[in-house]
Amino acid sequence: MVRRRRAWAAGVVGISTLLSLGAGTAGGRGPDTVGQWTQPFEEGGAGAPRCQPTQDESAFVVCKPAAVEAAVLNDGRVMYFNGLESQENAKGPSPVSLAPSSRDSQARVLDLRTGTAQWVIPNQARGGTHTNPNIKPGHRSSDDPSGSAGVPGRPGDGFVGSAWGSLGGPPHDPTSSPDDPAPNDGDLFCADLTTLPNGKILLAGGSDWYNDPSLMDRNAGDPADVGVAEVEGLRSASLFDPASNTFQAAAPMKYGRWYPHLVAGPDGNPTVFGGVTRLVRNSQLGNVRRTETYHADTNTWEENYVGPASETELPLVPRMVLTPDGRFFYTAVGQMWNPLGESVDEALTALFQFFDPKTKTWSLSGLAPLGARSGAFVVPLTLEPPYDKMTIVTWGGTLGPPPGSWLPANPFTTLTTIDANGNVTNRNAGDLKHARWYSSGVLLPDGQILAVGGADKDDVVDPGAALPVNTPELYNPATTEWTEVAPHSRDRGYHNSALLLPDMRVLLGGNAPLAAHFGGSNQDQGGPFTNNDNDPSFEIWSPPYLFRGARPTIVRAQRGVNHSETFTITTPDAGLIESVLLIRTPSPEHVADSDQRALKLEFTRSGTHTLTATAPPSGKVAPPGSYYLVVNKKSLQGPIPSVARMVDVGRTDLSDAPQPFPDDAPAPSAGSATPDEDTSHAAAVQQHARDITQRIPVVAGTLNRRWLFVAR
Ligand SMILES: [Cu+2]
Repeated sequence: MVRRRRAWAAGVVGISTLLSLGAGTAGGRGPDTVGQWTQPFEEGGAGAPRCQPTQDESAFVVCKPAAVEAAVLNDGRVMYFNGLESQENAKGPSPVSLAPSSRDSQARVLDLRTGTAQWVIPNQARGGTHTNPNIKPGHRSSDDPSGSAGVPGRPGDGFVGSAWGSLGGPPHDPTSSPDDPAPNDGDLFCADLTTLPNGKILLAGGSDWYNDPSLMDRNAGDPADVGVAEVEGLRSASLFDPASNTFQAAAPMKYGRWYPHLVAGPDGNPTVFGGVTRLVRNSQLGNVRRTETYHADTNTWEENYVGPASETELPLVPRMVLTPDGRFFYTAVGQMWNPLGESVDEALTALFQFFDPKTKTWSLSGLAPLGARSGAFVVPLTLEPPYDKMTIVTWGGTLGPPPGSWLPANPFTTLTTIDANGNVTNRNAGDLKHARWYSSGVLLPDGQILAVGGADKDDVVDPGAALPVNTPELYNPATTEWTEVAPHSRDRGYHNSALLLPDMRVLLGGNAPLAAHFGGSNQDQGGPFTNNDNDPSFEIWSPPYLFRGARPTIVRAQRGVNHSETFTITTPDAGLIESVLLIRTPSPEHVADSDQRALKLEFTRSGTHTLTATAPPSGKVAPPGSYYLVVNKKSLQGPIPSVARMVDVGRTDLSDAPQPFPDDAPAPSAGSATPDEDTSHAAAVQQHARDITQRIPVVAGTLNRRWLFVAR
């Protein structure tokens, strides 16, 4: 059945690939209108099997990691890491076997600077010392039933803990992380990541996997896994140093956070919002209610608490944006599903909310036009001088808090404008051509926005049931309409990622779905459904602006510019430059990248080869950190961007700004990717054969297959 579907799907992929690549057109429109995708490529290429058995005692298969989360480093490379690592090895239905089969996610650094992709394995391939500090040595899940049940918790851990604390009740450790033997206590999966002003990447939160209760655990040498899955939010934080390709431990947060969100503040220090301490048996009736700010200079977290007004309910991965008045704006978008942990005050998630870092308090700002949205994408339009207002574009997702979020994806686009006084106004824009849940979004240097990837429904409700949306769309802020562009080859559903490279192309990767129908190991569903295997491949899109003629070049710019600083850009194209931009380096997580922003700068032509530009006035509109400096050349078809120079905003540095990518080079490529077929299923079969030869009982595995059979 799988094989038959694959033949059919291969035919479809073949045709769309031909349209987008072979003939250079899609729907009769050329790359100057719809752009152009490279072929998929991956670590090791098609010659290296996607999954291979290991020789260690786990006897697991190890697969190439997918780019579930990623960040562009200040040297132009891309650090990324996997999610749902090792699910290929699950032996039974997900509720029993997902946690014990999970492993800490593998990380990679992708280097596209030479035009040929190269991969570096960080010094700690699985994220290093990110292990959950909540683990109690020697402790088993059954030792502390009330801790295991998560009640009553500490104030701030969730609704219950805060309510109990306000009544004067003594706090109880909300979690009871068992000292389970599996190497999955520090999984970066579901951490958020952002770039610090010093160029290091901060990662906060993540996953500790265990069964609770755990009656049998194959990791402990038992013949099968018997228990019920739990995933706990890590308190851990880490720093990734691009200079040494090394992860190092940072101070842990006070609160364990799974699916939190980090946003850089006006001083460049990130604040962490939301997340949940325990996902599955979340007896807190809600998510973490307090925020914490990381101070990079002292490696400390500051708990932002002055009283009850410092707490609120936010969904998982709450989409927050720093607005020009210096406050953090909650856009009424997140991942609105907490299995068994729907919050009692989840109505709040449909309201716009502001968090003021000065007063450390929340204020409500009215109902969002469509209420709460789950798995929508949020990005502000390019900011323009005098930077006194911001318009945020929100599209797609599903509507309503749980269980409304389990409805099909919607095509709706809303524009929300926040002015310098914090006034919020809304209007509608044109609908997406394809309703999409979990699409990524990339703000481009011409001011347009790419919506890419996703699926027609929220398939976390029933993994494997979604249909992929493989035709991306461009949003034009001048017309407020979307138009289709060239389709990509691979399904990019749950856990895709997309980001703007320093050469102004778009890197698309990821796809790391849950096992079909929670059946255990990945099992592709056949038919038209989204690929249900992790996909380690990437595709690169050259936007239409790269087909409009020669690109302008930046011959020199300074490495660091302070706020309001006037600085010189040397370019032979000075007479043709129509705009100068700073674009913050991207760091997407779970189709959210709150730090994504672009700013047009004031500039004058100060000579035939020089421009004089003025940096944005404050960290409220341009938080200190790493940015792309780009100039756009005028053309009849529209702007043509240069390749970026890497510039630090917030400090003066007169040395040369590096340019990681060459001028006007062809799209980087690296050949090939393993075919889009059910390779993890093949790996599972391989594993099954190994188990039989090793006489390991496969009770749970048999159960899994029976269960799947019934489900089908
Ligand atoms: Cu996820």
